[in-house]
Amino acid sequence: MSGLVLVERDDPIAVVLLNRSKQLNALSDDLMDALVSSLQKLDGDEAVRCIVLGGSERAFAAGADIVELADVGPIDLLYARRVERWDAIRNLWTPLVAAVSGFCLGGGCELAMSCDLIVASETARFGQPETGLGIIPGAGGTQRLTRAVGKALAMDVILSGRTLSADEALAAGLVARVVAREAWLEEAKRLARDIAARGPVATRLAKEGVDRAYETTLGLGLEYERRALYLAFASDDAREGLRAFVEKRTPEFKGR
Ligand code: CO8
Repeated sequence: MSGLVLVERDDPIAVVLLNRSKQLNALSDDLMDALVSSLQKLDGDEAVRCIVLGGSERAFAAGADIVELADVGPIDLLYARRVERWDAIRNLWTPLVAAVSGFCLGGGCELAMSCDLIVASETARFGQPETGLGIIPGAGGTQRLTRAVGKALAMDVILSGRTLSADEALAAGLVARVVAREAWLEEAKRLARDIAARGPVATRLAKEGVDRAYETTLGLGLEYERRALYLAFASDDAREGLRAFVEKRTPEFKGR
């Protein structure tokens, strides 16, 4: 690895930490490349059932690297397919928990929102300050923030540059849990272990189902859910999970 991301395996979970702390984990091209390739590698490994993505205590990430952006032109961005690279995160199949402490701004907030759920330290600050730089949130901010918190608050955050505290983000539906300052990573790992202990096939199907809710009509979403349910029933894990309950024992899921 380049050192820009740190990967720690503790099967069945893995922890990936952004490691450019002097620049508050500003998402340079090299950092994004290292991140995407680390995540894709873990995603291809069946032994990894949940991934935690974090930064440092001071910053999850303070956005795209402004020094790099200052010299880049639109055609450079287009040819390099810089924003398209982010789709790789959305396409991961392994559940991804963002562990957010401190600044979570611009592309950093968009990265956290690309994860399946966010655990936030009480120190977290969420914001989309791009219009103050003369650009706009371009890696999903206008879409994902609006879907998460609704139009009124999304407009406020994106147009005025206001940041949201962890508690505001919790109340608005942007984050799943708020935890004490010192527990930001441990609590995210604990949650990841809870996720990883459940049926792996079912977990992935359920994650896809929730994602569908944002992309389709209710009718098509319900149809998807029904088919996914039947598929879950076809798994060995479903037999194991249901029998284990009846036999009053802990299930041993194999991910099959
Ligand atoms: N890019 C590059 N360097 C950064 C960034 C950044 N986004 N954020 C902080 N840094 C650097 C600072 O320049 C400083 O470096 P140095 O020590 O060499 O001067 C170091 O990190 C520490 O930062 P500060 O001294 O500024 O720390 P403060 O505690 O005073 O302030 C803030 C912290 C408030 C977070 C402040 O650093 C800040 O405002 N940062 C910029 C936040 C921002 O505007 N983010 C949005 C960036 S644009 C974006 O994300 C667009 C995404 C679109 C998709 C991209 C597709 C390619």
